[in-house]
Amino acid sequence: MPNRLKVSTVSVIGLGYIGLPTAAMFASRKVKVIGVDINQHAVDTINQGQIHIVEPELDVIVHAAVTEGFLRASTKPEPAEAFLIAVPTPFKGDHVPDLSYVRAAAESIAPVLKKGDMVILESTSPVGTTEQMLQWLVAARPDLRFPEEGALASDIDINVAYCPERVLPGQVIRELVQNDRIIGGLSPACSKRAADIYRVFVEGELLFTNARTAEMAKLTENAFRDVNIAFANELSLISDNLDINVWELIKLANHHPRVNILQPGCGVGGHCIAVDPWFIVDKTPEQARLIRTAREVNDYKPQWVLEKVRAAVDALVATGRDEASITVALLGLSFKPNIDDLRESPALQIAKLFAAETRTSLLLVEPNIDTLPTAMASQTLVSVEDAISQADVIGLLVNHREFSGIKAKLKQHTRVIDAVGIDNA
Ligand code: SAJ
Repeated sequence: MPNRLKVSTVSVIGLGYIGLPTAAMFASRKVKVIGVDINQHAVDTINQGQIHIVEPELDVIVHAAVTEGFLRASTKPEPAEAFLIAVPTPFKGDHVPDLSYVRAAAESIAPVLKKGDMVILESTSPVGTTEQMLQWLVAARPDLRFPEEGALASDIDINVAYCPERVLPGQVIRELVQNDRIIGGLSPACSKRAADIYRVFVEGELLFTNARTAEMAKLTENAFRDVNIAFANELSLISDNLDINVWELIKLANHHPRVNILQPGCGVGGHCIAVDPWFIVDKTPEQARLIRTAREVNDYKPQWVLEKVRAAVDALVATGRDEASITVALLGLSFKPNIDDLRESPALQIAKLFAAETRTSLLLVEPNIDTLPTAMASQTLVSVEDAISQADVIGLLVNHREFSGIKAKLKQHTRVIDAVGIDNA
């Protein structure tokens, strides 16, 4: 080993929002990293020292790592001491988890595994996935000894663990280093080896447990947030019915020393919080009643906001205005404030549904993008100032910091559907 690091070659399978920053962190600590992805464009981009995703600071780190020869990308797995799998775990129809990417990743690395290697699953996964992955590896490499009940650590050829990522998009680099990390080995020896590997760049605490608990811990964190947002969203529906300002209500309740309610919004988006709780519901449908209901409450919220926009337009039509003469502005399209990520965005969902049904002139505002996605290309993207000066009806869908300057104007406007609480901007 050329340095004091306890691993010299790492392979990261899946070079997306988690895999690429993780690969870059190892490479920045002078570990040789082979990044593997089936996307040829991603591989080519990285090998040119550039990145194909948006994440602050990542471009500089990847550029340095590639230039100095510590990071290289490939479409085919190559031998390494440790393999970290960070591939998507979406769900199929009816919220059933789709483990096909994990299976494909495990089976693709199996031929290059050798005695002494480690395989770590990082993808957010239903409980039992690491054990399932082990079975796929065992089937592909019957010549190697994998962790099993009662086996001596010295008899095991390949260590296996589950170590979830917990980073917040937009702060990935800092959180990868500073967050505490859960290490769920299939045996204590597996956990110890995984810890040696993460210590290369993790400064947070390493927390040891078994693989099943580690899998459930990741799901629990996101389900906790989903349930708490659902509570806030439900309060917004109740308050609307009772003619109470929900933002004032939450602010007051949060003065209690043991109450900390989150903020209602136009729905819960992104690739994690709206997905992961279903992995719990799928495994334990009888028990996970609150978690399922929270998902349903949050999934209903965009529909509710859309109905409010429709009702405001209908109220104007009832005064004799032709629908085609009415202008509606929707402010914010990304899945949460101050980012440019439109994927799985409830605000974008509202805009799409409204655009498909309305005869009004629709103005869309999203300060973090220059052009609308292809599916919305026929719609009009304008500045927030233009939107406010022209709109008869305004839907405030995302609390971007750019909107704080128009608070006063919004408050004067008579037809505003405020899904996020303008005073929070
Ligand atoms: N939201 C609300 N009200 C709130 C907070 C959030 O409506 O009070 C909405 C947001 O607008 C957004 C959605 O919830 O649509 C999710 O946003 P988020 O900021 O809560 O979370 P993500 O999806 O960006 O990242 C989460 C984080 N998990 C937790 O905070 C428990 C992150 O640490 C995880 O690593 C990430 O999921 C992941 O990859 O699993």
